[in-house]
Amino acid sequence: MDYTQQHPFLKQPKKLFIGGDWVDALSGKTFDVVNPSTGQVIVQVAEGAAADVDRAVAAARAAFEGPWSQFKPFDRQALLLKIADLAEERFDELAWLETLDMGAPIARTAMFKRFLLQALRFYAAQAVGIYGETTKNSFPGDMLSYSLRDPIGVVAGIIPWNGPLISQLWSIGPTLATGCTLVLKPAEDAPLSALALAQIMQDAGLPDGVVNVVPGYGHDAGAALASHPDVDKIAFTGSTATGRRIMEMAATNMKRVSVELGGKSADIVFGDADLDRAVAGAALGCFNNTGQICYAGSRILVQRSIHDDFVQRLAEYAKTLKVGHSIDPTSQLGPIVSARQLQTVTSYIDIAREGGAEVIAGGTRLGGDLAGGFFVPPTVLVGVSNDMRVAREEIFGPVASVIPFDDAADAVRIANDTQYGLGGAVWTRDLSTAHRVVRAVRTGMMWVNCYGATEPAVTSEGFRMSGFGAKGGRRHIDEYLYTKSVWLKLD
Ligand code: TXE
Repeated sequence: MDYTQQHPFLKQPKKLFIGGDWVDALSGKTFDVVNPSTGQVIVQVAEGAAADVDRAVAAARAAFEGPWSQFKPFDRQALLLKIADLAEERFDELAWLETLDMGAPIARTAMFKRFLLQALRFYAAQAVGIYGETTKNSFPGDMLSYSLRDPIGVVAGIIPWNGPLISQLWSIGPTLATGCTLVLKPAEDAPLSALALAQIMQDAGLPDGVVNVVPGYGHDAGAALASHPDVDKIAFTGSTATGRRIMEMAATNMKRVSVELGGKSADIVFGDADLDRAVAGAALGCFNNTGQICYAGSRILVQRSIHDDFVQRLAEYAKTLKVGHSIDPTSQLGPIVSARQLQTVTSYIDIAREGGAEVIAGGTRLGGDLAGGFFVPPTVLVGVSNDMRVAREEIFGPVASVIPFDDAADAVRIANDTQYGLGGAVWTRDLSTAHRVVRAVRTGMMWVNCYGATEPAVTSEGFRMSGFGAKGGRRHIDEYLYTKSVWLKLD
């Protein structure tokens, strides 16, 4: 079934969005976007590079200093609300495109509607809630002091492919709320929903240059943005290795940086947990989005007393999850995003086997009518110790490493024995155990008797090699503002 070519959006040439115009790359080059369910090219997209980044940054700077600076807080709020209304009307197109290029099942992308609209409306509320402070100071004489909170300027948003529809909002929302401007670089594997949202924003009245979208490769367009002398801040989501490079490049002009990076989160299941809920919750906490979530609970720590029963049930549950073409409404898990990521994931499964782990569910690429795509079924590894590579490195695929523990102290020790600190959960009926473990695990998000709940109004922040910078909630806005103190001599 060639459903891809039927969509009107895909029949238009896919260009860069710079200064309110849809333009070709200066080089004239394009790159292929591939449907990971079939391995076939969906469409070509203009390939932005350093020269295009220069144009986009210039457009963002001109907008920041020009008409956009005249937008009052309630004007920015009205714009965000208008974008939300249009995105609500046209949401099906956004979900469809994300499903095509990223490979998330349509049943999953359809669920993003609530989050997307909440995010736009949450940031709309923040636009009219930016306050400075006044304090009584102790300076001799009669002096008034207060602070102003001003937008930082031109922001570079560099986002990954594992959920661009949502991750672009983490920079678009605060940019528009605060009065900054943005150059967004979607990942080369999944740029379509960003281009479609740019069109929606333009139709909603986005002034030219306030948000620019430059798809392109990381080493080229991405690096040009990260090192650009006229960019004031970078909001990056992606791998820890690239995050480190971004920080080095950002240092050239002391850009502000927020980085959300990889993870190896521990999902801790105690012997007294409601096992039906814990099995399903831990499975989806790891396998959702085919394991391509930064806070996935990819280390499942299970108390020794229930270990054998739990892993048997986990393997059975994993086998019930329907893996299929992303456009099939009954699919629960889609493909891995690209041939390159497929190779990474399967090689980690081989490494686990060679290290002595046992594969009790999944483990090999799927064939049959899925042979053309990049499909790996949910895979459960047992006999894993926390020092094995599969327990230490982010796999970013549907692979759960089950590790036994003795008691709460042991669980906390294993959970914290990682370079990362992004997500994590605890399953227990004992409230004290839950609170103690939540407090002791050094990570940015913890769930109790559930996994993966998030909302734009709630702040979280990575830890250690998972990065830093508040995301969501009111503190997110601070990342896009700087504080100026003002002193007035009154006498
Ligand atoms: O990530 P990259 P990749 C992890 C996950 C995955 C691994 C590799 O473990 O297996 O990273 O994925 C842009 N300068 N995560 O290679 O390279 C790139 O174009 C500036 C976790 O796709 O980090 C894309 O837009 N930008 C993660 C973005 O960075 C550069 C999500 C992410 O790509 C660049 C994705 C450079 N030199 C992967 N090189 C999460 N935390 O959710 C690349 N980019």
